[in-house]
Amino acid sequence: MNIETVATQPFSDQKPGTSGLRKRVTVFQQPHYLENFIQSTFDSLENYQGQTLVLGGDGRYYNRQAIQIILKMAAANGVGRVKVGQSGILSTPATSCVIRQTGAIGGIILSASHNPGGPDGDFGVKYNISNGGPAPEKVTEAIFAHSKVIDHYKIVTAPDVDLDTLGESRIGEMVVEVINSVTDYAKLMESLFDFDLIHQLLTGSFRMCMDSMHAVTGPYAHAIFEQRLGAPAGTVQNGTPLEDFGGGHPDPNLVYAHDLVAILFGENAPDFGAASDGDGDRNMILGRKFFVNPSDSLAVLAANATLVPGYREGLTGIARSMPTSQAADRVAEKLGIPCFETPTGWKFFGNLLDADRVTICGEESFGTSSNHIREKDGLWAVLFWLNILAVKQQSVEELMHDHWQTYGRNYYSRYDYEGVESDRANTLMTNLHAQLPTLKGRKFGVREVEYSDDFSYTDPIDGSVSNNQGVRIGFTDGSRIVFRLSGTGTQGATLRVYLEQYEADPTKHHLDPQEALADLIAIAEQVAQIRTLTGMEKPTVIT
Ligand code: VG1
Ligand code: CO
Repeated sequence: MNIETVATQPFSDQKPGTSGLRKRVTVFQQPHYLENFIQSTFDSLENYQGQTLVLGGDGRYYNRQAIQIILKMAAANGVGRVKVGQSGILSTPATSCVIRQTGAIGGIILSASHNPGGPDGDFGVKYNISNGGPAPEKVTEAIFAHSKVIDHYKIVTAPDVDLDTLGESRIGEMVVEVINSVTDYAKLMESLFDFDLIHQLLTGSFRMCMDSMHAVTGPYAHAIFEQRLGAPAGTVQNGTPLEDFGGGHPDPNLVYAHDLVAILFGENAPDFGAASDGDGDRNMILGRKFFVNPSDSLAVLAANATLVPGYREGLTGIARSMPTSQAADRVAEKLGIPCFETPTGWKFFGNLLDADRVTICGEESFGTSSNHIREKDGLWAVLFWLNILAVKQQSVEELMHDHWQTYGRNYYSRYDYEGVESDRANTLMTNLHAQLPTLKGRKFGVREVEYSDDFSYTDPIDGSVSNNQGVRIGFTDGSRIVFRLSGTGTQGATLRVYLEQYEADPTKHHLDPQEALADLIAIAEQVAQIRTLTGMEKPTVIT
């Protein structure tokens, strides 16, 4: 085996964010850039020599080139075997599934998730540990530390591996095993859900539409919904992964999944619509002319979990990220189980899941999943919804209204201001921090501030502390405003403003959230001076 040791110099910007290292493709294409990060990742691991690693990505531009480089570096660094998804395709949840099922030491996922792709788009690299979940901060900090002092990396000189043919080949001593991207994941789904019942639903009068947004879930959705569950051909749209996602933004929200929204809010709309993101870990659920807020979706799945075979025994607990609405807390309370509040990012759920303190987790950003893997899981959420609807024989809207009737409604909205100049966004957050000590007791109309802080989290399992996870302003009536800067963007800053208000009265459950939250929105503007400081009249995305 011809191992080359290549001299290199550190890049100063290889600090992983909320979910891996994300940069423009052109940044990753600089000589040594990807190599430095991969070597830093290996350098931060112990005892990986001879072990198995899982590798794949969402099929975006630069996926294949990056896989070839990583395979040759893995061989040079002594990895024993790499399981790589056919044609380089593995969704984030499928990667987590394969890591767990094969007892791999970890995995590398090539994706910038919901960020656009193509030569001028974004690329990303994420390292997952042996439980199948995103590396915790301890690991990402170690990778970053190595990236700041790296002076060489190791790579094998070898021809490229055929990624399209299933089976094994070798680079030096290392085995490269090209695996079917879908099989293991589809089996896992079949073990959790009542496929016969969902089959009946999808072959009857119920109509669904699944939008894979030209991203990674296409092959999974075709195999599961159309081939296995009998949904008519054409149920899955935009089902072929494209390197540039067809020029779109593979983010399943009301703005970027507009094609699906138009269908579900149009004439003769189907009963159910769903979309997923670039790497397949997010989901958006729609009913006929009805949008399900992701925070509500988490609460509904938790409340109805025992209707689904994989969760028949009940849940040990629920976890949600801090900005996610407290709808799930009300379900947990009723079920008599704990509800944990973690910082934003799936990596914070890993310890709770490993310790079996929680069964289901979710984030307001269209992410839900359970202890079946250690990532959020888009198609899992879709199947969960279908299983519940098949049992209850209700429409999405009826189910949601029943839920609010029982638990009350947490009106919720998120405002994203994308592409804000970093200096302006930092000023806004600094100003907010400066006000934190003075807000308590202050009145805004009928509302009075009960607390204001910057969220800190102490992991209940390993005691690690994560500070500065978002500014919270809570009012005495239970409503909240949260401000955070995104940790996944690649250009300037993205400000996220999260608004929440609880309504117990069923006669007031039919409002448009924007109406119900109007005065909170005005308070957010008053406190943070968003328009002036961002220079933007309105958010780029409202959820
Ligand atoms: C966003 C979401 C967060 C999610 C993260 C990764 O992070 O808010 O909830 O876990 O994306 O999702 P941020 O820092 O931009 O707010 V994905 O689908 O990009 O892996
Ligand atoms: Co994603």
